[in-house]
Amino acid sequence: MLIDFCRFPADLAARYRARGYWIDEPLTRALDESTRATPEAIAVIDGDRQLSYRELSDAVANLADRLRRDGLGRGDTAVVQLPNCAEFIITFHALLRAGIVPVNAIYSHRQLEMGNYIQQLKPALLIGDHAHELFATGDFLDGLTTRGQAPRRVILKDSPDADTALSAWLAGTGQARLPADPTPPDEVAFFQLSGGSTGTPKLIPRTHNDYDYSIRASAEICGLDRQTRFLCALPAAHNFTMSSPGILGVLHAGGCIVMAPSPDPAACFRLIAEHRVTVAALVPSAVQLWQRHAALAGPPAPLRHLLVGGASFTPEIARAVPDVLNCQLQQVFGMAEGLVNYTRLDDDPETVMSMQGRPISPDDDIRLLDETGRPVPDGQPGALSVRGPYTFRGYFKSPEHNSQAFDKDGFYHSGDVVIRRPDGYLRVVGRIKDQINRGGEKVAAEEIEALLMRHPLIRQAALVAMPDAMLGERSVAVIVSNGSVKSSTLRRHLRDLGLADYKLPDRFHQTDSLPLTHIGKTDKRRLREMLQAADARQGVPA
Ligand code: OOB
Repeated sequence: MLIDFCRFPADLAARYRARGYWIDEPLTRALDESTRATPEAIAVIDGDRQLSYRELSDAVANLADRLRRDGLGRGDTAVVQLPNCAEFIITFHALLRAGIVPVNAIYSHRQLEMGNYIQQLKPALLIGDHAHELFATGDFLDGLTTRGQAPRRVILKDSPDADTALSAWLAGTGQARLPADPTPPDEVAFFQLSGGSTGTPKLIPRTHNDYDYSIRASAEICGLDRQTRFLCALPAAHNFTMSSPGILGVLHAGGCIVMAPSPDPAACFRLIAEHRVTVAALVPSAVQLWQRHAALAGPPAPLRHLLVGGASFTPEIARAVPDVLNCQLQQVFGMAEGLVNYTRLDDDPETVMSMQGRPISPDDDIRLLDETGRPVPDGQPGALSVRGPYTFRGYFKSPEHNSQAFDKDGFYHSGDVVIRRPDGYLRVVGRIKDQINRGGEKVAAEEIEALLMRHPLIRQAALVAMPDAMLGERSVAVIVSNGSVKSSTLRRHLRDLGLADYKLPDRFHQTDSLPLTHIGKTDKRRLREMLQAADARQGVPA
């Protein structure tokens, strides 16, 4: 009863073991080891609550036991949607301990995204938050029941009903604890979410072995230790926040995680001061908000170290980090599919400000290719493809898409255009995937275009990225319609379909026809140029 997924080939798996990357431990190893080493150290701070490693591990074992006595375990999957809170960490580890394979949805996801994960995984378990619009009324769950998709068990944080309340499930059974029963180390531990460039979001199987390696290596590269106090301000479910070095890296190092509901600077600066936070991780758009706030309020003391990644980060804004935020910058260029690059703590300042880092592992095998698939020399832009000890081998149940996304040697095409320096450092200079990177949140153009086309008046739709001073990019939906359609109508149309708010186009632009490439696809480069020209004519600032 194991989950079917694209495995690493045996020769590479043997190499990764021989080189000590894969150590055949469950992904709960980091928490288990730190609990043994320093049981009374504080592991998580969430509002007024502080959990020691012992308390955190007890809550994990309690929940895992309750789930297993409820008949859940190996072979089952779960869809989880929780905000940044201690329960996120407890639930994740409890599911791993019970051998249940979760996907952690982003908290801003709505019916469409959640419905999609449920459709793909057919989970036995759904864990959500009663305060989320999806679970505040019974409509979403009723809809699942009507469609025959209702998970066998639903548990909700802060549910008023004792049967479904997560707090009750965390209380323990009073019976002797069952031993841990995680899935085997080279099987799927959990699913990560792809930023996506296709119509439906894809799930990324991550094994215990591959993910645990990325965590151990990341914690070391980022210099985490027991004194680390990490601010978790980006969505906890994101790969950056979970593992680069993130929540799991901090647990591995025996440090402390301070939960923040969002990257809002005023609230974060308060938490940093109150809990003596030393390390934080942000996307570039949030760095700008922090810099503005710091210009008025002073730097976020005692923060020493800031990781920045997820979207393109200009050297100008990067250069202001040490002065304005009074901390050391470390750049991160990663992806939920695997590969993560970091600048190193002892790199020269120019490298840290202008490069997005070099790979974690000497066995991260990177090829940069031109349009014809031939390797480009160092210093020239090329499309990134990668194979390595923690880069996945295929999206869940997506053979057709996988045949495009991977080459015959198993290298994954990330869709990023990068320049490599002779010393292996990478700079991200562009993108060939059809995606908008809106302040680190990824929007697949194809998904939004297909949803827009479901409106009866829309004949054609194209979503393109336009530059934005704050977000880096914002999305513009260019539409060809039968008669004029108001932006508000289209926005409502997308919301009614259950789309997450961050995926709503920032702007709509109506036109008579879309420019086409010679093979008849929408020419998005031309479209962007046309939008820029139209904006310039109307005096709209870029
Ligand atoms: C991280 O993961 P995802 O899966 O949300 O997005 C991956 C994509 C990359 O392929 C690239 O297009 C973009 O996000 N990206 C960057 C970047 N870091 C990610 N583009 C430019 N500069 C950067 N520093 O975003 C992610 C996962 C782990 C760690 C950090 C980020």
